[in-house]
Amino acid sequence: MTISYSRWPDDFAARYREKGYWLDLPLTDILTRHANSAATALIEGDRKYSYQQLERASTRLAAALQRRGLKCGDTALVQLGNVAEFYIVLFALLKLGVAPVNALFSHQRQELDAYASQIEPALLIADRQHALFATDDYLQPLRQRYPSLREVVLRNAREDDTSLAALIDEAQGEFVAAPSAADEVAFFQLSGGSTGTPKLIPRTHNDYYYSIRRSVEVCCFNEKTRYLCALPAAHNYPLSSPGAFGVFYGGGLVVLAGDPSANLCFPLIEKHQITATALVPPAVSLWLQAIQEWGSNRALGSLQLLQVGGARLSEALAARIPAEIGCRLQQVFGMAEGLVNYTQLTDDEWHIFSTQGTPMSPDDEVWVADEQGNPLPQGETGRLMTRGPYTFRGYYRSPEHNAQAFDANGFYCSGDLVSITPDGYICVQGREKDQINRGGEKIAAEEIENLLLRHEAILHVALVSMEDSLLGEKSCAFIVGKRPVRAVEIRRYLRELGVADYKLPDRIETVDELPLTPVGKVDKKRLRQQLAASQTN
Ligand code: AMP
Ligand code: DBH
Repeated sequence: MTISYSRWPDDFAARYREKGYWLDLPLTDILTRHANSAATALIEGDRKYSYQQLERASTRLAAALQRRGLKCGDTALVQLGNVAEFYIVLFALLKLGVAPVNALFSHQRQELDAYASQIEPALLIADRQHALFATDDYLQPLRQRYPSLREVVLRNAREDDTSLAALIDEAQGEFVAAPSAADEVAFFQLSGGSTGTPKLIPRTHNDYYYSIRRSVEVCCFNEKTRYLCALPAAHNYPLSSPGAFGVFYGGGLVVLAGDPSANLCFPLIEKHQITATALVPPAVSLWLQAIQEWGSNRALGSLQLLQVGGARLSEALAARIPAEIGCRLQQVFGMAEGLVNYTQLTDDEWHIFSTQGTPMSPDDEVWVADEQGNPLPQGETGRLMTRGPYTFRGYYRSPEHNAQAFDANGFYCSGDLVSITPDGYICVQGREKDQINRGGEKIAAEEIENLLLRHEAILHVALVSMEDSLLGEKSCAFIVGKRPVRAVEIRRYLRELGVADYKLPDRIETVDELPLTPVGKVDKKRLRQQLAASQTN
């Protein structure tokens, strides 16, 4: 059984193989190539795993799941935070050929339901520590709603649960790893999205492994790399750019942090002599503030490289990083859909502070289109269009959306507005997609608008971004009500529907009507201008 997905055309696949991008190796190779190494691969709190231990733990779990009937072609819904089990589970599932969606720990019922209904999982792996799984209130109906769901495995399990820890410890019988074929779906990445339902991105072994190996090369990760993973481990950026997978590939060390706060991260950096980490811009601001308050960056002495990406980094903030943190900055402009751009470690200050880098693969095809989809002259700002050896060819089971998101030649339109310098560096100038980028956490406006429209008192609604000095953007809901509705009521309503906290509107404005464009669409540009004007008043 294989999972159907939009494949690359044969001539492209042949070229990517010929050039050595696609090696026809499974992602499990990232770990098995170090299977006998006693070097430390992973530290979480006081737990420590060598490569050998990580390899064996994931094999034991794979064997235990196989004995329970999980098999190649099945899918799994996984929700684990920044804990060692996240990687053990991911490698175990890859060894079995089971393709997971790794939901973020901040996700709630709405998000999990949306993923489950798309992949029809045979397996759920979650944590009793998450509010959703603290009781069986969500689990029980979930089992009923998804007859495909055969196994539920829980971290921090209770007596009657199938315990993740117990499965990882289960004595191993015969197990021969049988990952899915390298040009099949290895797992699903999450899209920040701009539509009503969160979209899933099928990633194959071949394309993802290439993006990891190429990232490792660009970022010079190796066995000496000591990487702090402080962003959500499931996110594409700390997983693959080069992220934890890149570190494992290179034989280095991953240290997990529960969040990117300075309070938590600075002591970990000092204790484990961290050399590299990845942040989003708001976390950088908080780190700089902490250094000022504590009057020293001494704890960060080992740090050589700070990657910043996920959202726009201002030049002013960028310039403070080498000066105040005392390490090199690398900007990362990437997307779970594929394309990743990096500034080079050897670039001059202007390129590192003021651009979002260059596409990492020589075979990334990137160009800038106008609104009609025609190429724009060099240097002009327009839509980013891309295809390449690790950029997907279609969202999972979304033919209608794919028809809009791709052009006839298979170029993906990311919804970002960019310009490209004469020497090939991309500068992100803005965004066309209907999305709010809340400090790297993406909110699809339509998803929240649709939920709000189900509220009995709401007639019309528009969710737009507003400027925020720390997060870059926050969200504001403009609401036309059938009766007066209070902000607390709206937030409580969304929370009860089971929406992740970061998607709740930061501000709510009730208005008599929404401004419309000449064609009759809600004029979000005007709403954003109104907000900006009210913020400066
Ligand atoms: P996602 O679809 O959730 O993977 O988010 C990818 C999107 O994040 C990109 O299309 C950009 O809009 C945004 N993004 C990522 N990195 C950067 C960056 N360095 N600067 C500006 N925007 C970024
Ligand atoms: O924002 C992103 O999705 C992102 C940012 C940097 C990403 O997916 C990546 C690097 O790989």
